[in-house]
Amino acid sequence: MASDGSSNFLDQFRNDHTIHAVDFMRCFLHYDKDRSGKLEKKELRAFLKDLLEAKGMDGDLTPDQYLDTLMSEADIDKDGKFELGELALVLPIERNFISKFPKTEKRTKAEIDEIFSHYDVDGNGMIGGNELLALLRDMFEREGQMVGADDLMEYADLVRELYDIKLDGQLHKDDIALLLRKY
Ligand SMILES: [Ca+2]
Ligand SMILES: [Ca+2]
Ligand SMILES: [Ca+2]
Repeated sequence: MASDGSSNFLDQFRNDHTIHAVDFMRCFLHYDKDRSGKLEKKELRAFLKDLLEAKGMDGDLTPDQYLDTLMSEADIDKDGKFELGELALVLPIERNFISKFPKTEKRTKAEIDEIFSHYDVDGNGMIGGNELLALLRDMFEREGQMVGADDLMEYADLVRELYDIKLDGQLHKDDIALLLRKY
């Protein structure tokens, strides 16, 4: 995998019909260079350049015209920046994985196993970093709440304080079972 900065970040998803929720978080944070929780103009330009290259598009419009089109389609609150929910309109993010499970007071072990393994993309038996952000994002989205990346990060810190019993910054399956218990 090239990591010299000159490669196209989006190339890794070129053949994906849908982007995994964890990869989607990784995408957002890749372009949110200043960690403001939003993609501002300069960051959007870098995203757009990669997007057009990855799609094999070029030529017809100037980069600024593409940017205008992108904004008119997806900048819902018209603030000239992209929030997480707005980027989700542009990239083919997978269907919310959690939404396929009914709401319940008590999740079965099988359900927790299935949810856990979906978000534990690196398979290390723990959910941390972007995996946790993606899980939380999907939990909020299922409740109809579009949470920004900055709020998600704060919330992830809170969840770690409450549920990270082993205090290693990662949530183990027991922790996730607690988190999902009343959800
Ligand atoms: Ca930013
Ligand atoms: Ca916006
Ligand atoms: Ca993991």
